[in-house]
Amino acid sequence: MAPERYEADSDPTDLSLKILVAGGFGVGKTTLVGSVSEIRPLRTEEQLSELGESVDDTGGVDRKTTTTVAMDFGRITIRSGLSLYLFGTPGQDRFWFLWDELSQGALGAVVLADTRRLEDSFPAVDFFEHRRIPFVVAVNCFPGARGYGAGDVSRALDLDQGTPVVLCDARDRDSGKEVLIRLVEYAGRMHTARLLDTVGRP
Ligand SMILES: Nc1nc2c(ncn2[C@@H]2O[C@H](COP(=O)(O)OP(=O)(O)OP(=O)(O)O)[C@@H](O)[C@H]2O)c(=O)[nH]1
Ligand SMILES: [Mg+2]
Repeated sequence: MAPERYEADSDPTDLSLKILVAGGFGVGKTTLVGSVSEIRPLRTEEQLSELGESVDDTGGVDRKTTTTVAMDFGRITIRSGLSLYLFGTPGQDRFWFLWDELSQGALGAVVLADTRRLEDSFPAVDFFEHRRIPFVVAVNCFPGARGYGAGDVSRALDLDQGTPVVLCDARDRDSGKEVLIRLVEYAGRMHTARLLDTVGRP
């Protein structure tokens, strides 16, 4: 499916693209959208209740008291004339039904990963691979996490060759912006290659 283009307020030639920020429970999706967004981010956080303890897997997630129950939304201008609309997914399994709706028209996705719980990233990787939505894996470097390199993560997640893996700190604006730039470059190349395959190369 072709990525959606949003009409910008000021200049009709401005380009706005939709990006998903996805990944398992508590990997830092809401944190990333909040740290890079230049508008006050929309959040849908609810308290993790005692009632939810039986279904919410909080193992390995430190001091986490809230969880996203619908989506995060933010916006960042990458450079003059190019803005990204960021949609953060909920991380818990019980909200997976929302992912299909959220991914409609996305140029690509960031799959955030935590090396302490790398296996939690498999469902997100599968989701985007099956839908052929270009994605980059961004390893959120929590303190105390084992120092995996990009190559280790790529092998552990059995990523297709060429899928970028970047290390980041989701709390840091510049770091988050770097991840988004890598994604836009990569997704742009992937969509262009597919378009050329469809219409035939000259
Ligand atoms: N130390 C450290 N803590 C982080 C980092 N990113 C997020 N956190 C913390 O980790 C917790 C999880 O962050 P969230 O941004 O809510 O995670 P999420 O992926 O949106 O979680 P769900 O929506 O519940 O799936 C919060 O307590 C953050 O303050 C990071 O890079 N380093
Ligand atoms: Mg969240």
